Order: sequence, then C-alpha cells, then structure tokens
Amino acid sequence: STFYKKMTDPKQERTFIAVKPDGVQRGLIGEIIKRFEARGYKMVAGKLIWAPKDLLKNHYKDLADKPFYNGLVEYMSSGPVFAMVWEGKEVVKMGRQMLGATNPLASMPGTIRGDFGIDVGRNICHGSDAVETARREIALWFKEEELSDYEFANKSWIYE
Ligand code: IDP
Ligand code: MG
Repeated sequence: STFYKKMTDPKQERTFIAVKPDGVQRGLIGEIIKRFEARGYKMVAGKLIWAPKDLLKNHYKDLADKPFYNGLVEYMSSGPVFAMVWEGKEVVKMGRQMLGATNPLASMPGTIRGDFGIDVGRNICHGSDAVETARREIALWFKEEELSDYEFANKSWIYE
C-alpha cells in the first residue's frame, strides 16, 4: 500500500510527532506545528486524541520494565495529546533534533524541550527515534485513510 511504499523515497520519510498533555495544556500545539512547518516539513495527518491507556502502553512497550513506566502512562493519559505525522527529507532525525534531548535540562535552547520544558516527566512532545519506530508508531496511532497524500505547490523552493 502507499502507506508503506512512500517511505522508500527519502523525501517522503515520515515521523510520528505528538504534543503531550502538558504541551497541549500549555498552549504549545501551534508553536510546535509552526516549527515543523517553517522548516519545510509537510503535515500529512494530525488529530487531538485523549489516548486510551492500552494505546499508550503499546506505544511505550519498550520501556515497560523502567521504574517510570507507570507514571509515564499516567502522564500521557492525563489529557488529550495532539498526534501528527510529518513528512520530508530526514524528518525522523531532524524531528528528534528539533525536540531536543529527552531531559529538557539537557536540551539546547532553540529546541522545543530546551525552550519550553524543565522536567523529564513533563517534556512537552514526542518524536519517533528511528524510521522503523516511526512506521510502527504511525500505524499504531493512525488509520491509513487519516493520512493525506499531497504535494506542496512550492516544493521546488524547499528541495533542490
Ligand atoms: P524520548 O521521548 O526522548 O524518546 P525515551 O527514553 O523513549 O525518551 O522515554 C520516553 C518518555 O518517557 C520520555 O519522553 C519521558 O516523557 C519519559 N521518561 C524518560 N525517562 C524518564 C525518567 O527518568 N523519569 C520520568 N520520565 C522519563
Ligand atoms: Mg523514545
């Protein structure tokens, strides 16, 4: 299906980005969208969703043995998140750089976490850590029909 095939074109790499409940409460949805838009990346899906715990436990299943896992699931289910799929060249790696380090106090100013966060358990946003992870997370959070395939009219001003 196009859902998987498109990821093989490097300019159509996709990542899963989510504004976490603290980011939503603090009015940072627009700020985070703005940064990805301004960079030249393309949003292909976005929705406000109060995620069920099952979804969050699955999303973070690799961290199930960490001491902070239950608190993480509580935090992530404390309110709605704004879930998105962004597309563009190296968007997985660049998305992580734009978010900053996991611990906001270790994040450079200029990154989202470095500009808006302090505590690791209130770090504003999520971004997939690898292309394979992105594939899994996108499929977990979105149905194929929720993703829009379209082109920017100005794409030749973003890509050479
Ligand atoms: P990432 O979000 O930067 O990929 P991960 O190690 O995958 O970081 O951890 C997932 C999330 O779990 C973090 O974004 C953060 O919200 C939370 N977390 C990670 N480490 C800690 C911790 O030591 N205490 C509390 N929460 C943590
Ligand atoms: Mg992670």
